[in-house]
Amino acid sequence: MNDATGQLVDAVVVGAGLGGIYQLHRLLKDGLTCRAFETADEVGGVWYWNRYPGARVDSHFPFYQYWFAKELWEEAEWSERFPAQPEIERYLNRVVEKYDLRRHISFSNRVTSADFEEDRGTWLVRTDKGEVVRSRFLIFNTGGLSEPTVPSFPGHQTFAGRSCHTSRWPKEGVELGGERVGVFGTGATGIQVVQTIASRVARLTVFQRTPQYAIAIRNTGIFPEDLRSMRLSFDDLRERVQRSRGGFVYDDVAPPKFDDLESGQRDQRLEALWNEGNLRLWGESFADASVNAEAAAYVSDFVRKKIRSRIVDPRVADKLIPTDYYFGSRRVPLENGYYETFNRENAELVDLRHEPVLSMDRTGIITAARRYDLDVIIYATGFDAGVGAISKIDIRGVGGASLRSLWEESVRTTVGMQVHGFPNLFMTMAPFAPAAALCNVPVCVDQQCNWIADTIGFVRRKGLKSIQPSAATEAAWMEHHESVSEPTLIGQNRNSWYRRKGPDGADRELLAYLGGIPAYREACDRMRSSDYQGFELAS
Ligand code: NA7
Repeated sequence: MNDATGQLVDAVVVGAGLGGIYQLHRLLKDGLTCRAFETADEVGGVWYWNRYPGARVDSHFPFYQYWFAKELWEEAEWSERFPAQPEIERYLNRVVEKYDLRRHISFSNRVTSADFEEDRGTWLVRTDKGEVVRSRFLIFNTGGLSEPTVPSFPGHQTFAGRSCHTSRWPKEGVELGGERVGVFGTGATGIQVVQTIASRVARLTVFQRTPQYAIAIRNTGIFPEDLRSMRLSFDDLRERVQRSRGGFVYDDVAPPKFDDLESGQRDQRLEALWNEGNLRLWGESFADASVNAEAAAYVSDFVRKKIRSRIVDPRVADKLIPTDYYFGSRRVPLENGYYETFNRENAELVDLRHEPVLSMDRTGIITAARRYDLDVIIYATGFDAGVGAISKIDIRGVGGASLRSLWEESVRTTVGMQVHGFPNLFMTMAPFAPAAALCNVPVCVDQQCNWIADTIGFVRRKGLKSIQPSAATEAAWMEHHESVSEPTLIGQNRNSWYRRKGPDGADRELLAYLGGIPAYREACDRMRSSDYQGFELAS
């Protein structure tokens, strides 16, 4: 069925990061012909792009790795409990070599448009290199946090120094030694940058919009005995992460409810979790911490005290300590010496809530209070989460409907993997799935890539032309999403990190699914085991 319009394949995979690599491998293993396209000149996705100083994963050993093959666990060599960017990038490259995937991937080749051809049930995919490929299935493994956002302050184009978003950090690095450096953004990324570069720059100015409850990371080396026990525990852990709420396994004892403990016991528990130095304090402080305001306030207070004890100047501490939202209702960053940075002579904190940026000029930033002369500006200002990378592509479904326009009005998906009106199109780490930093990504990616491959397998086995969720199925998923979000403190926080912002800065949809991995898995499994009841199957 090859024709003049382009090569015909079974599947086009967009993106060669953590998700795309496994998606491609799984589909090839299932016998499909595949092409993968990647904007970068190498594999890795976020682990290719985010090579800023201090870039490191905040999922602890051994949970941040692929779960689809025991052999990968048997061969993997990790050197740190929280591996740094180069180690994860090398790991992903090794996986690509091992399964001989590179020859299926076109690099420096960005997908720009995709049109659904209703008569054939295929997608016509175009790239910026001028390639045209016709594909039965189209899968966007473009990542939930991949399309950077950079503020455009008045006059920003006149700045004569160097500026760079953390996720577009050049391979050759940026010379920071002896420079006056400004950092915008104090999320997980900004915190890693700030604590890493403070000692090597002449002057560090951190422009903070929202203070963070960051918790201590306890990074240690990984020893041969850790690797041995990791290898022995693969089967057991794989089974248990699938039942876990966030993609980590701690112990078998469920967290107690806040009211079941006396005050002393509560503190003892929080102290123990604090000392673990991972994200457990966020996920497992008290069973009801995500819905019980009293419990959340208690944990917030605990973390505030920890932060305050590390900052010498109480006025700086006041700026650094959050007071207007609960611990855990935004993404919790891990830190290593971040707060102590502000005890340094060469570091200063600018509270943008009190002195907003008015403009930029050749030599720096002008706020409502004063000017800051800078040589380098680092933007750690985050991403157009969930929708950015997909919306950048001109995707036209049934009747030529534009996915971008649809989502501009209101984002919706079915289990975060399909959209009504866009048959045979799939996505991972997209809205309304347990993605967007609420799940240990390799665990969620594994489940999503498998569901997508199984669904494609079903369509092929049944000799169908296409599959898409019905409008009613999509509406039911969106309703379910709302109903599990509403009782939670994240759901009630109108200014939540998990909410999409409109072009006017107004808060829009809550993009992350808050029902936990087990409920999500169950919903997906039910669809599969019912032979996709509630889906429109065209033959
Ligand atoms: P985040 O968590 O989205 O953080 C972005 C930061 O940038 C955050 O502090 C923002 O403040 C700040 N920001 C955004 N726009 C501006 C402007 N215009 N001015 C000043 N400050 C601004 O992204 P990260 O890269 O840190 O983390 C992403 C994920 O990577 C993380 O969850 C981990 O999974 C790894 P705000 O809070 O919006 O007021």
